[in-house]
Amino acid sequence: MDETLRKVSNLGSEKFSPIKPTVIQYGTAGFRANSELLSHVMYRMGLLAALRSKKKKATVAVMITASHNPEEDNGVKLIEPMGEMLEITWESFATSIANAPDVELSICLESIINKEEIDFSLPADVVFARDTRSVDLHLSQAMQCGLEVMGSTFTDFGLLTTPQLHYIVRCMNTNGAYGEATEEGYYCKLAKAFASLRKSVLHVGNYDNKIQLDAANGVGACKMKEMIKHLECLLDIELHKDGSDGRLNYKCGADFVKVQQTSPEGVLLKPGVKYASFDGDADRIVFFYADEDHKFHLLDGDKIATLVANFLQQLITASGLSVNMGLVQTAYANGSSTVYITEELKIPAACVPTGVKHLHHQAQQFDVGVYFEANGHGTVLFSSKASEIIQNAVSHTGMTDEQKSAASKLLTVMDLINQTVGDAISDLLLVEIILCTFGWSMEDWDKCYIDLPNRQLKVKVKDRNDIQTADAERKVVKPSGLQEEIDQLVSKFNKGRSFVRPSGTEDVVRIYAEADCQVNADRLAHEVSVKVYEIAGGVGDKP
Ligand code: 16G
Ligand code: ZN
Repeated sequence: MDETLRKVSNLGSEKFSPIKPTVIQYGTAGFRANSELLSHVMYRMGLLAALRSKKKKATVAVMITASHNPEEDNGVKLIEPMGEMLEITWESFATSIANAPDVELSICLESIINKEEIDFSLPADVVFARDTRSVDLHLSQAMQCGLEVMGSTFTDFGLLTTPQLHYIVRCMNTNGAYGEATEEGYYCKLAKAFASLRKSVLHVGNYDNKIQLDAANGVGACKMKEMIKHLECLLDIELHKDGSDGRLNYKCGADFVKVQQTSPEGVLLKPGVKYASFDGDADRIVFFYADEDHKFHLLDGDKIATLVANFLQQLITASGLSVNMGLVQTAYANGSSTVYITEELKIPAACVPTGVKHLHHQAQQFDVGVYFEANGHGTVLFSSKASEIIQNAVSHTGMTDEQKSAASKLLTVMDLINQTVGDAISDLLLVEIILCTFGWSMEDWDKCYIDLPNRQLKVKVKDRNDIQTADAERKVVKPSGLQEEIDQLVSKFNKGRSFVRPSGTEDVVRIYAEADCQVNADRLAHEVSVKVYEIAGGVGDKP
């Protein structure tokens, strides 16, 4: 071990020394920063991934991406053996390793080894992939050097969407029970489930299989092209923002469409046509369309969550199986969606802090847990108990044909869903199946409930960590007095609601507000941002 740690230190200071002494934090979804600052972080994440693999005695994964951030940023995150986000205690190890001075790198590694009682003599195995950012290759080579110096075996999967890598690592650690551990295996599993479900629908009503897809000029474009080849022409997808002419995430993609509440630049909305946008690494999706008056309508993660929960609930009821279902949201969920879920669908809804790891964890508390962030990131988890009940039902003699048919559909739906993490491609296919089954157009889907108008803003402050929140980010507990001010402002608006939280990916405080009309939502968001600026030490121009 000593010999390896010496090599780790030498290589680190020779080739991967930090360019400047900035502090970098393993945030909501890993490290994200300007690419130029990341070589040493990548090298060190290679080291940490090898340790994590030794600790878990399993293959782990490393994804190089900065998701919806601008092209010049990059990022890296570690993925657990079952495709989940890195365990929270290891996030602080990642932060300490990334920030250790060169001379303390081996001491830092050694302290993790001791704290976690890792048997250093065990083998390590890591799979990795990257999105389409131009410097990804260079950064993935730095990460690979970290793996090599630790003596870890590894497989470089090249370009993948983030959810594809999550899928692959889970397949590897379940001996193929989850699917074949290749990119081709991913397409085949999803496409087979899709075709089977699609062909079982005989009357499609108002459903139309045409989609105009904005791929954010990211990796989702080339991977969707591959998926299309497997879909037997059951969907008619026209790709926009496929990376051939345009910058990644620039005025396009799911984040742009959701936050700006408008269509991607250059994509002209035709009334009645269905549109969807992926983000840069294809783990988020939102839908949108224009009505006859050319008014833009967004169908975001909340609308997807309610559609999926409605569909699954119908199948569960039809199958007569006793499995419970719950839906997990964050404070960003539109107030109308929560009312619809709890009062119309009568499904229990939980609220957790922002970030997939929190939603995923909470969804595991249900037999069937649907989770979605309003920004379009989400999936469905089936507990092992639920999977077993559904599997047994298909061949159970005491059930009616209708019950069996519903159970068998549920089983196929489980194959269509990437249960490791939110997946834009898988979610797109799932939404299509549901719309087709219900015979719904975009307008039909949109009608389920009407979103309360809302607005998101951001404010720069001296130190965003001075803002502390509680109650799933719905209340500010520090600085004192700010929550009282927000309550005061909210009380002035009909259906008003607002909260603020420090971003986990950008150096800003985020503000969310909703109210009965757009003018009021805008006013509330603006007034709250002024209070944040005044009380929490705003910098730059006052909002
Ligand atoms: C990351 C999270 C996403 C969250 C977003 C919030 C994952 C995989 N991704 O993209 O879930 O909504 O951060 O960003 O966890 P913010 O903290 O800057 O608002
Ligand atoms: Zn993403």
